[in-house]
Amino acid sequence: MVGLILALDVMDRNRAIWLAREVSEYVDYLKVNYPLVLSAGIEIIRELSEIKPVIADFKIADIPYTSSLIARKAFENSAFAVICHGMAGSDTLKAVLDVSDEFGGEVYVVTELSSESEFLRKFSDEIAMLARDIGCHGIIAPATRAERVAQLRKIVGSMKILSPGVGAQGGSVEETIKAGADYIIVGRSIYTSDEPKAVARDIYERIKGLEV
Ligand code: O7M
Repeated sequence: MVGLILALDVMDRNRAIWLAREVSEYVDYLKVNYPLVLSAGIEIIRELSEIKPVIADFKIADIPYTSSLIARKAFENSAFAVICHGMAGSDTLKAVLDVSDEFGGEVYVVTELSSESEFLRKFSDEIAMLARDIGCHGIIAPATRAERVAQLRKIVGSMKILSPGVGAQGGSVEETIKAGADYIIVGRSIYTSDEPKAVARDIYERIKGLEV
């Protein structure tokens, strides 16, 4: 299964809802990050969940207790999954996993960022091993470096790989899927377009065309 995730980094509730509806037939999940939640409130997760399952991208990276509170807030508002920074370590990931289990949710772990990420890159293989060994559901791997997606795929086996960095950040849909990503995360290429639906359809068709 390969698919598309819309990164809804817009600052306006109505625009977010409109965009989600507009592209819903081409996306598997909606990813909500701080720009939207800080603008529209946490309830936006619940509202968007009625359109498609929502991944709460809070990049949780705190001590276990605080991290579990953040995760709980996301799941209580109907999030399907939360994203955690693997650099926070095993105790934090376990605390977030425990909360996700209560809700039947999923946890995805950032290995290294699609940007420079010069510090995380030194440990991203180890972060992926940790995410795998403690039972997280997926990892985030950079579409800006397809060779890293391929290497991380070898480490995580059949876990989900979600890859941001296509389009605005220069990554390629085709190279990222061929390297082993399951889902491509796309934001600006879709939501800044005059025709978000057409762009989403195009990316969706390219992804599906590569499905093995
Ligand atoms: O397509 P863009 O560049 O407009 O948006 C990419 C989205 O993916 C945006 O929401 C970023 O916060 C997110 N992202 C990255 O761009 N790079 C990363 O390494 C990790 C993420 C991410 O989603 O982490 C969970």
